[in-house]
Amino acid sequence: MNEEQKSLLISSSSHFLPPQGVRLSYGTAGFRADASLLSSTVYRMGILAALRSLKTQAVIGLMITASHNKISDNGVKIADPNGGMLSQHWEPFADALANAPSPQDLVQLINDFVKEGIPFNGVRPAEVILGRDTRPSGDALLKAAKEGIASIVGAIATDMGILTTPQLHWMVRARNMGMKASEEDYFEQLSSSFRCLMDLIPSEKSNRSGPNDKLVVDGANGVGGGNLEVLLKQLNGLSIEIRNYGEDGGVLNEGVGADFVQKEKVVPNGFDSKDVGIRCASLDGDADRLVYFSVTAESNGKIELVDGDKILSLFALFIREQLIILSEEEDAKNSRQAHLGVVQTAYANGASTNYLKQLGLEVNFTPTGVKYLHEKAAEFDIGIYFEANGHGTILFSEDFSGWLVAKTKELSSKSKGSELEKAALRLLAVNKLINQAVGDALSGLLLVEVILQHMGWSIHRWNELYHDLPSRQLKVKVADRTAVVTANAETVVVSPLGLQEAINAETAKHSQGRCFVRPSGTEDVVRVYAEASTQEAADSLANSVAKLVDQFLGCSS
Ligand code: 16G
Ligand code: MG
Repeated sequence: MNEEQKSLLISSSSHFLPPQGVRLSYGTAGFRADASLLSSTVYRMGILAALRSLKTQAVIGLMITASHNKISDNGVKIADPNGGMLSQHWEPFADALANAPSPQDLVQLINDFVKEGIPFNGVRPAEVILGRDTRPSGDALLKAAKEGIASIVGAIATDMGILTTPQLHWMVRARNMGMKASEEDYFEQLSSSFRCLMDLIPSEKSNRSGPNDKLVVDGANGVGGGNLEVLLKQLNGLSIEIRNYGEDGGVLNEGVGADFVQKEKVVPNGFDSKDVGIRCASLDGDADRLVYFSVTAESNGKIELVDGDKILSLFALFIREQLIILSEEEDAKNSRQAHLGVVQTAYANGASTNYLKQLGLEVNFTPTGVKYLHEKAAEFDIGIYFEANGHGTILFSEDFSGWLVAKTKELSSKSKGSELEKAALRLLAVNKLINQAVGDALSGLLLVEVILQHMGWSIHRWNELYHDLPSRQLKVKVADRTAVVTANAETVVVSPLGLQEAINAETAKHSQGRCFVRPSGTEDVVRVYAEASTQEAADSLANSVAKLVDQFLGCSS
């Protein structure tokens, strides 16, 4: 690092001193905290993004969002060149950068880090594209990020404005693949692949139109509602009503959104008994999560939740159906046995895992957090991953995508209009529709809608695929959540000693009991998940285990 660079960093960073007495860490999905604490962190992540761009000689993304957190929070996360999460190798550097106490310490840290091979005079300058969600604090934080980027000599920052998190990830991936990467291009890719899938629906199965066929979407008062509306203008054949845009006085994520609906299992604001039976969906604040639900006839706002596990099951069924058609190709020489895998976390309802296994699918488990699921899903020709909370997508390997393109070309001359060709075209369209960088509520929603039409299914028929086991989630405030260390995709506690045995003893008391605890990656709590054959049993198991956690770790003051 030359003197010009050092002095630029010293002078620029002196405007962004870290908050006193707060230690921030790059958690499951970047930094998140009260927005008033974040300007120095976001500034420093601007620096990190520029350095990462120099290191990879590719475009990097920086997104300002705190997803489903309350409106006064904000956060920042980095998208790597492939559109995925920042490489885990860089997380310790992100932590150290965020917490360096003075400009001098910051420069020292960067100087030591860049010695490990960051090409300051590389072929191309650093380039970072930025996006933010609709939070009021976003604008000032975006400026801080730009200052951070500008403190690396020659770095270019491109502000893409207010976006969903998945849009930014998509753009980073597209830019680095040399593809068109504007917001219009994103909408065009989604709408054209959606139309293609609609055109391939077998006519006898289509349940299109009819008054009960409208979808009502809860936009969480975030960025997703408006964007979905833009998308809808480019689509025909979809009747969607959007509520909770955020423009009618509603507060971001307050009593609305996918996180609220999935955890509380009640209707979001703006929905009531008038909506009984209608197919409804909920996005989270930055539109990377999606759940469906329908309002039940009971008067207390109860819903039937159709969560990420059921979305995964629907996608798996559809993909599997197309693969079966392809594998039945007469000319067996040209057929290719695609390796399809699904990835879940311990939060997946046990009934969903059983269902997927009964379909003959390979089910894998990883710890919570998109970065783990995504990495695992990328090992397959087609890897489908979902968290129960509604974050997930379908990944197609490069090799399999290439094979699909060649196959569709071959079939279009050899057997145009055949079921075989249609199956290949459907898979290709899914590959284009579903975000390959990260889970995306908008592309996920379009895929759910077209698959339901393809199957001729109502939300109720879909929900009947299997019956969720009753479950309960609780959180326990503890003095130090890092005292809980887990293994086997968070299903076993290895520390503190004795806690797992105590959990096992409680779990054994309940029929179909399953229970695990894990430290949250986004909040200062330990989470408890319990499942059992009745709701009372799941509640009782969760409560007993929460008490155990409290006993083993001690309550915080
Ligand atoms: C973040 C993660 C999500 C995970 C959740 C768990 C991403 C993009 N998001 O929202 O995948 O389910 O954290 O939160 O990775 P917890 O650790 O507080 O339970
Ligand atoms: Mg989110």
